[in-house]
Amino acid sequence: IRKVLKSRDRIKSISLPTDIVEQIGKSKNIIVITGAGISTPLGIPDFRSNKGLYKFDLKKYGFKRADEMFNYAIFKEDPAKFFRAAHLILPEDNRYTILHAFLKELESKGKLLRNYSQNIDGVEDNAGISPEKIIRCHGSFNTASCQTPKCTFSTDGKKIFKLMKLQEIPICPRCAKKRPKMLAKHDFQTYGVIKPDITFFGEDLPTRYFETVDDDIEKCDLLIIIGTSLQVSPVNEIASKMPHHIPQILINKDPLLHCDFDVSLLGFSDHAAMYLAKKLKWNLNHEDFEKLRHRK
Ligand code: CNA
Repeated sequence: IRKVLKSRDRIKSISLPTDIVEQIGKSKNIIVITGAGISTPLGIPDFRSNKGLYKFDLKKYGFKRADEMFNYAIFKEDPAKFFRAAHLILPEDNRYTILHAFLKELESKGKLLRNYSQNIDGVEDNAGISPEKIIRCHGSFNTASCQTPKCTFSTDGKKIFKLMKLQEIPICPRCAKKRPKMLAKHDFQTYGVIKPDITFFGEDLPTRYFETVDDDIEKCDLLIIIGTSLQVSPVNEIASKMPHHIPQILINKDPLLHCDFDVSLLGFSDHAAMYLAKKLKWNLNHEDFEKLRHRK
């Protein structure tokens, strides 16, 4: 972990790692914004870092550029493309990182106001973080719904993982019979297609985000941003909407030059979680925590 001090003029009180520890120790309403970087240790690629999905060549799946994979207009034209590539980002069952365990510990200590997660992998659940503490800003693979207008069929997202791993399109049992006719007659490609409830570019964010964000900003006494490039709005606006006296800490592999934080801890999120937990004298519920806790 490399510490970068980039103290904003307005905050002088938080500038050293010991201050971060003290700040976490005394805060009671912490908002944590998380991104794809916290799940890369589980083998799920992020988008924009050097090994991210945006560096993959997705032409063999039918995409000219990798970001087209999550474009809703392209999905509606030909959902098969997405389902050919979806296996690349599917989470595996029950695993979570040391950082996820750290978030759970923040909750257990009564400090976590909310985790605004941009992640769609649902890994927070594996660490036991309570659903009311998480805003899944871009939805998740946890559930999946039929795309036929007025069809209300929805299912546990894990039930379609097997088909997605086989690169097949999951079809709604209620709409299956009519689908061939609709495809032939109306060129309606998403008729009966079950889509994971993840938010594509061009889709609205889940309403719960808008229901909680303003109140949470008002209550927040510390903002921690972890494993995200903060490129996607409106989540990246949370930091700029925060009142100036609220400290902001970044934990990320790469520096974010378009934003200003009180302290940036540059490095891997799991290393930062280990460092902070040790300094706070917290035990984390993760199999690797015990193994690594005595290392420097
Ligand atoms: P991003 O734009 O790819 O940024 C990820 C950031 O994480 C980069 O700045 C990296 O430097 C940093 N990073 C990577 N690995 C680590 C690590 N081990 N420790 C610390 N930092 C690390 O991803 P964002 O989350 O900012 O972008 C938002 C998109 C990504 C959302 O719409 C998500 O749905 C989407 N996404 C989610 C997942 C997932 O759920 N796991 C995977 C890929 C993409």
